Amino acid sequence: MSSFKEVALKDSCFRAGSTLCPGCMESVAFQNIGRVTDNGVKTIFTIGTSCAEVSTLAFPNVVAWGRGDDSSDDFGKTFAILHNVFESAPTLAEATRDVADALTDCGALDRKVQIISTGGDGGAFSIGLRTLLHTIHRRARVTIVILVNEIFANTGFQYSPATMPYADTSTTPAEGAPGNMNPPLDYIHLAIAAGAGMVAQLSPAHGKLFVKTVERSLEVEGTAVIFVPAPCISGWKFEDGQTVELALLGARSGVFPAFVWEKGKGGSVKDCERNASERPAIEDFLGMQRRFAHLVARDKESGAVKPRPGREQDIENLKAWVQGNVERMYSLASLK
Ligand SMILES: Cc1ncc(C[n+]2csc(CCOP(=O)(O)OP(=O)(O)O)c2C)c(N)n1
Ligand code: SF4
Repeated sequence: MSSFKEVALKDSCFRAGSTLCPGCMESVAFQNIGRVTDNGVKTIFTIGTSCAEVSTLAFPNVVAWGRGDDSSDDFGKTFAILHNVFESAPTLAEATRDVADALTDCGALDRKVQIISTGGDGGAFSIGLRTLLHTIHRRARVTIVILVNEIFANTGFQYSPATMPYADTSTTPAEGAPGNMNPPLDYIHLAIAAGAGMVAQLSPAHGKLFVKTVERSLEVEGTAVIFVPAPCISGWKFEDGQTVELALLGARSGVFPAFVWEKGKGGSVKDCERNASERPAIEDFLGMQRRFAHLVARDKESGAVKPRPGREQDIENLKAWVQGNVERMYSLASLK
């Protein structure tokens, strides 16, 4: 494995023309994945339609994510991107793996190939859940990265099966209604139960661990799945420059704890205490985002984030959900 410094100095693969919002966590994830895969091994990405896909493929800057422009014949340096419909990136990755393996078996390919599928949580957990679970179940030797911004962002910020309780989205409005009332799908447990070789929940806010985990995912047996909590500046409505702070607060307060698990070895929850009193207050996480402005407000004098009058019980419900979430992650960590 490379040192963090070595990886940090590699090519992030971003080129002029990306139209991702400034501060988008999807772009930070892509940059880190770009660097990790700059390891001399041919990389093939299958990218399902999502913000990261449409914004790196906008006319006239047709490719705003790529590598190897000075040495296009260098097989290990360049990478290929197979763009596809938003629900099928894992299946296409699996098919690509099969073709690469078949070419290797018949002697037509004598170099290693690493295959990574990326997409959003909307595509992965709604229309694409079947393809995701079957690829994992067939133990395809690919890495699947799901960018979890908890919404269908590029089509208008609709609810997704990963949206957290009470969030205001365009299809679960908070005006005259409570916001989203569906608890999120337990996608981490689903991935483990489907037979994944590795499952992680981690954002680039945990820099070294994120890089190490993506590197490791390229080596494990079976399918590796990395769920990347991805604060979305336009959908979560937070201030410019707070992406990493918000991702860390979300992880540490128990909303999406950092988690790394491997089949046969078990896993661990990282940087998130089991005991609620030792974690940052959930109010602080909510108070940074206008998607929760119906629930909390910042007291002008003390600066503390407090429930809005009449929303105290909703905050208690949310705290109970967060504690359940943390307990669930600790139990999943003990599975082998
Ligand atoms: C079969 C099909 N239905 C609908 C669409 C339109 N569509 C494109 S991307 C997208 C939502 C993507 O949401 P998500 O996967 O969460 O990615 P994000 O935009 O949040 O990055 C939808 C509905 C499509 N491309 N294909
Ligand atoms: S809408 Fe959200 S996920 Fe999409 S590019 Fe902007 S910040 Fe990123």
